Amino acid sequence: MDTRAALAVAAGKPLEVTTVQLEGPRAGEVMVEIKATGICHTDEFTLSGADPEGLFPAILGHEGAGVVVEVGAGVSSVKKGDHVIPLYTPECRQCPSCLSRKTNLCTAIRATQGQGVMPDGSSRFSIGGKKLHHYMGCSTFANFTVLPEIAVAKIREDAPFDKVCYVGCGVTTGIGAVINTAKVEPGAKAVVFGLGGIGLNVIQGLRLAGADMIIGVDLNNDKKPWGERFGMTHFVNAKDTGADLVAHLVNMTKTPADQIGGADYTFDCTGNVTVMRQALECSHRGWGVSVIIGVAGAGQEIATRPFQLVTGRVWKGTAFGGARGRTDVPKIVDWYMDGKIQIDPMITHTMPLSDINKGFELMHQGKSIRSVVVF
Ligand code: NAD
Ligand code: 022
Ligand code: ZN
Repeated sequence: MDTRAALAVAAGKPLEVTTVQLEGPRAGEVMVEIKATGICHTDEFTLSGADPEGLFPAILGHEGAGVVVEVGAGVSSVKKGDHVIPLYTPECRQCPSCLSRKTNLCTAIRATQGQGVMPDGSSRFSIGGKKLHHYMGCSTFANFTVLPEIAVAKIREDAPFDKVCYVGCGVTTGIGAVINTAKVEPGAKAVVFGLGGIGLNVIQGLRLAGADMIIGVDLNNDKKPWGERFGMTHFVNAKDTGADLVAHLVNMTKTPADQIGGADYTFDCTGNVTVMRQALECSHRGWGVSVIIGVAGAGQEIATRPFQLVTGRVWKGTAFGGARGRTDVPKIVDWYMDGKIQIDPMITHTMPLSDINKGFELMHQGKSIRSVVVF
């Protein structure tokens, strides 16, 4: 069949909105009509050519929501008409990683997903007979896409697609980092570096977890009201403190009873390796946990003195907020529908597919928190 899509023709070129061909689902696969998709940094990272693993031509996009329109042979967990969110981290519930209960990084289809093809090694997308690559196992910048059954989360039918698409990446990553990875407890003190689409979700995750002190750090004062809206209690502009940022943050967390100071939990939501070090070093001696969420550029390295770890600080990282997609994503959608978390104010722009390049431009200029394409 034909479907409208934004095609990434080559690195550094704008997306081309065009008609592509899509084959139906094979065994263990489902076809989904994408109703809405967010635009996230990784799409831009790949499109720019900075991603060494980026493949072209490809259909990008990994933050979608839609409806199952057809299922392949043997599919049993979803049926035609079900509302779903595609998962770039699938959940097979059978591989050693899923069975370990220690990680969300399912390995069932990992190799083929990275190669931009379906688990059987072939692509469902083509244009004029020429094969196109899938992207992060999702390819949500197309009105219809084909996904492995293990890479869709079934969600409730009253959830609005143009909002819950954001659960497909940003919301789950931020909230999951707090709940699954850091396991923040009530009364905790936390520092969040970078108040963008991920950092704001970390902040609302911290509020949900009952944190007492939520310090937001950014270079842009415009982010202060944004942070406050989701539960930030203190704001620090890193430009004002300069080299004293870590000492300043440690001081803020000191109490008469605790003159050591430092945050119980810190989160990097910038992807900047210097910030990652600051985040570790402003966490509390003896027990501070620092979680890296930001994805750094290719070849970047992190550094600290081993003393920082020897004295009990813990450096962690998280992918998709440690969430097991098919299990956890429907719950996060429920939290949104029950008013426990907010999504609507973070979606600052919506546009039709024909304007998708404007969404990339807004993200590039730092003018949006999230742009959503509505089909
Ligand atoms: P964003 O651009 O919306 O937000 C980044 C924020 O960081 C901005 O507000 C910017 O002003 C601020 N910032 C930049 N440099 C800073 C500095 N030196 N100190 C303090 N603040 C600084 O980006 P986003 O959508 O929130 O994504 C953040 C990161 O998370 C990206 O690297 C993205 O790739 C990554 N991410 C990771 C996962 C995962 O599973 N690990 C999932 C989604 C996104
Ligand atoms: C999503 N991300 C950033 C912005 N939006 C993002 C990028 C990469 C990962 C997670 C989220 C990530 C962390 C660890 C891995 N990935 C490796 C997982 C593994 O090896 O099992 C990652 C993922 C998917 C892909 C590449 C890297 C891909 O499909 N190409 C989850
Ligand atoms: Zn993303």
